[in-house]
Amino acid sequence: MEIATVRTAPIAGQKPGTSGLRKKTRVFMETHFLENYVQAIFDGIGGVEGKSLVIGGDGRYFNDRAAQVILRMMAANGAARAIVGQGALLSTPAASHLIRSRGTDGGLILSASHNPGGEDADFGLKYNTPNGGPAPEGVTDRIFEATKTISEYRILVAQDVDLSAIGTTTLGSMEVEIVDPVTDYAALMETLFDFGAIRALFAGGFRMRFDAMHAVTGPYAREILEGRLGAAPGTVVNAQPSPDFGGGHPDPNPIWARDLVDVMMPEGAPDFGAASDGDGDRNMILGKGVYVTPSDSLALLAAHAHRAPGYSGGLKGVARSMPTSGAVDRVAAAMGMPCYETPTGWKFFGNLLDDGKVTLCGEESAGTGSDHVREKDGLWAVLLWLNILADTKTSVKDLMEAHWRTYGRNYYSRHDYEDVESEKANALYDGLRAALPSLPGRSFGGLTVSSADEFAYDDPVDGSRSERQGLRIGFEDGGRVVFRLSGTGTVGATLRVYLEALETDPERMGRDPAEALAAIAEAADEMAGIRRHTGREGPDVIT
Ligand code: G16
Repeated sequence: MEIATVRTAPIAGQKPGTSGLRKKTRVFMETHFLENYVQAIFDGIGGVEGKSLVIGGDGRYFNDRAAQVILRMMAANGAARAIVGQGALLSTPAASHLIRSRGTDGGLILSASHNPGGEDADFGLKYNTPNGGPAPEGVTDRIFEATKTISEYRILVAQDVDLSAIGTTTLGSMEVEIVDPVTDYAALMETLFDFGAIRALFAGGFRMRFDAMHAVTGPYAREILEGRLGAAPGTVVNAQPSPDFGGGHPDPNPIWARDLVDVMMPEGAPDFGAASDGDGDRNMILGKGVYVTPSDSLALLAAHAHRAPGYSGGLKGVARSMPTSGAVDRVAAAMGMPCYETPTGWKFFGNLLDDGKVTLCGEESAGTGSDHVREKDGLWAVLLWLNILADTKTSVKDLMEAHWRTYGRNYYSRHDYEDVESEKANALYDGLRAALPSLPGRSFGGLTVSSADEFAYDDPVDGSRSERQGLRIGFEDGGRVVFRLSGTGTVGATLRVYLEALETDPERMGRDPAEALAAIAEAADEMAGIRRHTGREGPDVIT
């Protein structure tokens, strides 16, 4: 088969963000855009000759076409083997597991995660390293450098590979193994959780609703929850992945998964509700009449993980991203285990997990995971919750209330200002950064600032330093506000404002979070001039 060497030139804007390269789908479809980036990945990792890679994505628009291009480019670049999810589908955690279990040289995941899909929406591509995790900054820097000097790419002139049937075929001299996307992942889950106990829970009449949001987790949730655990048929809704996620926004939070919240709040609601995102790595947890914030979920899971067989020996330590609330820190302190604070981005957990420093990690952005893979894992979090509910025979609401009484409650909320003009967002952010040294001792909205800094992270394993990772301001009463600009958006800038207030008085733990955080929200606006800079009266999304 003929290998074409195609002349090309660098394309601006191919810098990977928080999690790979995310752009408008139409941008990815422009001439040479995808091919340049794929070749830059190959060049950035020292070539793929003789190597094997896992390939799969969340099924969004262009997933199938992009997978075929990647396979032809792998073959032309001398790769030995591609392991591809049937139909080019793989959830992000399932891809991470395959990379690890099959010992490949990494993988390419086609996804823009929770961003909407479709020709006019978003697409993304990221490289995961042989440990199964997102490439760390050292690697993405090399990939970005390669995008700036590229002059040609190699691609096989060939027909599409039929990815619809499981089995092994060839493309040029490369082997292509097409695997069932669910089987290996489901088997891994069976090793971690007490499926018998969860089955008994469902057999006893426990009712659940899982919203797959028309995204990749549908087939996984159907097989595991309804198939292997005996949840009632229809427990998993919106289970069929579609290229535009049913026209929705596959982000499992109270705004975009409103339907699920509406089902879970009234009398007579199911006992447990959950949702996951486009590529299956995020999760949302609800009980009858209660929404559990991702930060609280991480803390609860850390406190109870030992109830699941995979974690019965206890946890080595925990980690959370900096903007995530300190709820898990309080559990770690009480249980005498280390707790690490990392920048936003799952890639920062990789070294801690590989080095055996932590077992569990999580982020405020609805991501929770453990050392079973090197990605956050939506369904895994749901199964750990189910295992805990089966073991404690307690409701979600009672579990959370007991948790707060034991450890205190970290009221928490994130305010997002989306699609802000970049100059305005930068003016706000840079202005606040410049003011940081002058903030301690000053009062805003009646709250006095006790600390103010820009977060930087020194990786305790490889010594690498990551600077400029968010502005954090602490108040004398234990509250905190963090400002960050998102690294996953595709248009303009998204300003994220993370609000947190600690409550240790049991009498005041049942408040409305918006009320408990009102003073901090006011202080945040006053110190950063959010309304003044953005011209917005309030956030677009509150989670
Ligand atoms: C990605 C990263 C997460 C991060 C999130 C939000 O999640 O993997 O670590 O917390 O983006 O990042 P940002 O605040 O920069 O938008 P996902 O689910 O999109 O892959």
